[in-house]
Amino acid sequence: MTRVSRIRSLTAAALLATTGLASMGFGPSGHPGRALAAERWDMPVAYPETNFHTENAKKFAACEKDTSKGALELVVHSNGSLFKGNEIKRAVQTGQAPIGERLLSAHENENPLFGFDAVPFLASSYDASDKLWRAARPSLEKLLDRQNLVLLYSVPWPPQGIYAKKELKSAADLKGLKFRSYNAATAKMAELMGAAPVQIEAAELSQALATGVVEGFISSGATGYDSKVWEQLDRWYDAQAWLPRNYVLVNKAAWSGLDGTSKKALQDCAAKAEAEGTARSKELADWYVEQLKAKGMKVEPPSPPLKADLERIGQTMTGDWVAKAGEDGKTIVEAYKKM
Ligand code: PCA
Repeated sequence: MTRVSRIRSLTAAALLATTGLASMGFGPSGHPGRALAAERWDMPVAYPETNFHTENAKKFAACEKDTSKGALELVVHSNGSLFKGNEIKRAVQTGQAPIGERLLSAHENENPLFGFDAVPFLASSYDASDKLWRAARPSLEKLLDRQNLVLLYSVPWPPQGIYAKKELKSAADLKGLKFRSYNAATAKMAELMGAAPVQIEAAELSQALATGVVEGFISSGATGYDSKVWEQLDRWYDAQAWLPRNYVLVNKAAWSGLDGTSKKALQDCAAKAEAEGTARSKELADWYVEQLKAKGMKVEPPSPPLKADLERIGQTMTGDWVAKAGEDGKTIVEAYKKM
């Protein structure tokens, strides 16, 4: 602790003692029930308050507070409220936020390696996604380390399918449609299907659907459910294209500044959050689909012609990715195929 911050916390403690607020459980931020924590980290995340990733992040935060005995407290800010989804990584890299959660493949434009989990049909089940993650993690940790970031944990979204208003007999039925994208892969897919990609954050998706800015998209049952997609769209084609991942990242300097107990607690809670979050994603995958059906949506596998189109598009995208991702990409795919 520096001299100035020691004086500051002494002053805060003295102030609380004299006003009697401390005994009422009011910390320096004025929230009831929060004891004086040695360190308090804001944790911006991109997805809604009730989304399973956000709920998992909150459990992770509770675990950290418990395990570090209050030495480090994480405060989760959902739905892009502190930093918008597409600002979170930069905020953590530059130290504006010490920790955050974001969609990994949203950074594919920065480096193709970030897109390993959005290569169509490379890994379309939870088991395969687990293996691919184990194969990719070492290369990814190195890449993040070069970017001033420490990787804590990652949890997959449920499998990706196509939302549409009308029946899709083949990809041709998506021609000219305004198709929402959330990363480079989904934009490329839209283009290859002849649709017009529009990049939109999950936090703005309901609005974009309601105003007609978006007429179709590819995503999980989770995001369809979170966005009340049944208010505008009628169908979900269970394409099982890939299971994209969210990941939790920490600013390296913030990490290095932590005491040993808080660091160890973060690592232990991260391992727990990865296991529990993944189990929850798997458990909820079917539940989301049931909810879409209960709201009157038609849920089906893609028809044979649509499937053939998606496979053809998938092959083009896989070829492009392998070429772009070079040696690192090759290492990941080879390690994955051996598992
Ligand atoms: N939901 C996020 C990313 C993948 C997913 O299933 C989204 O649509 O933005």
